[in-house]
Amino acid sequence: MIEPDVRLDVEGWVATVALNRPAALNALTIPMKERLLEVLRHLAGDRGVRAVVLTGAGRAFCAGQDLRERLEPGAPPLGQELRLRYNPIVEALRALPQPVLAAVNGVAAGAGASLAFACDLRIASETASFVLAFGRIGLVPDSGATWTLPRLVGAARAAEIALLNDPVSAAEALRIGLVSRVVAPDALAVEAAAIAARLAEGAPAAMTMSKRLLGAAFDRDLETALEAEAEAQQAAGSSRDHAEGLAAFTEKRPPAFTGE
Ligand code: T3D
Repeated sequence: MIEPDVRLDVEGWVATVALNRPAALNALTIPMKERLLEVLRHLAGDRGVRAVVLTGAGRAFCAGQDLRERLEPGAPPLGQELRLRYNPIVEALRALPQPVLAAVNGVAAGAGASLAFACDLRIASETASFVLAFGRIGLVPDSGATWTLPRLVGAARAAEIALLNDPVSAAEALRIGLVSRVVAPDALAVEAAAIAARLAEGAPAAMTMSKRLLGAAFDRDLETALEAEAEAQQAAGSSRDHAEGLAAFTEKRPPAFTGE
């Protein structure tokens, strides 16, 4: 059986999407990007999935664009490739209603780093690293990195990472807030599954609204953010899940949220 270059495994409420070309450090080809976009669009409509983990097979998370494919005759112009495939992938990732956790198992380079930056949460293996790499081959950071990275680590650090192109180790990524946890390599999958399971236990609609509010935080003034919270809270407060949360509190039991 041929292994798909993007694997989708669903267990309970958690979907794991694994980039799966380990021999090329999961570098992204056109078919792989098309499959990734298809998987993300599928997950967006799957109400049985409440949390998503994005990871890589083998020793890397993702080495970005497959540079061998780029050297092939007839490779599409870069701007076109971004508009046609990379940008829709990043938009689909950001638009997912479920929280998305990047479990960064190894090097995340170029657009591979951008994919990790686009997720809601990031945890890393001690062996992981982030390298923008674009500048090393005379390109600019893309796939949203110029937008996500300053929001994650601030303008000064983002400029260093993007313009010097030095690898950021997992320990440094933790120190500067690029990831929220670093664990031993053989503990990463278990840690990711545990975090994803906790995310999946949350009330789905409140989870979606929370991630949208956080995602919009740097583009709003306080007044707009307060009003957006009020609107979201009105909706969350009218849900059955809120009633269930209150009932569970008074009955001293864990809530069983249904997404209603
Ligand atoms: O469409 C467009 O082009 C526009 C969009 C651009 C988005 C981008 O992502 S541009 C940036 C592309 N990525 C890179 O420039 C990173 C290139 N790779 C590296 O710098 C290094 O491989 C790493 C730092 C990621 C890892 O280094 P290391 O020493 O751990 O591994 P390695 O030996 O370099 O690589 C192992 C294998 O993976 C090797 O294959 P081989 O020789 O054993 O057959 C290597 O060629 C392959 N590989 C790694 N990265 C890529 C790749 N093959 C194709 N494309 C890659 N990006």
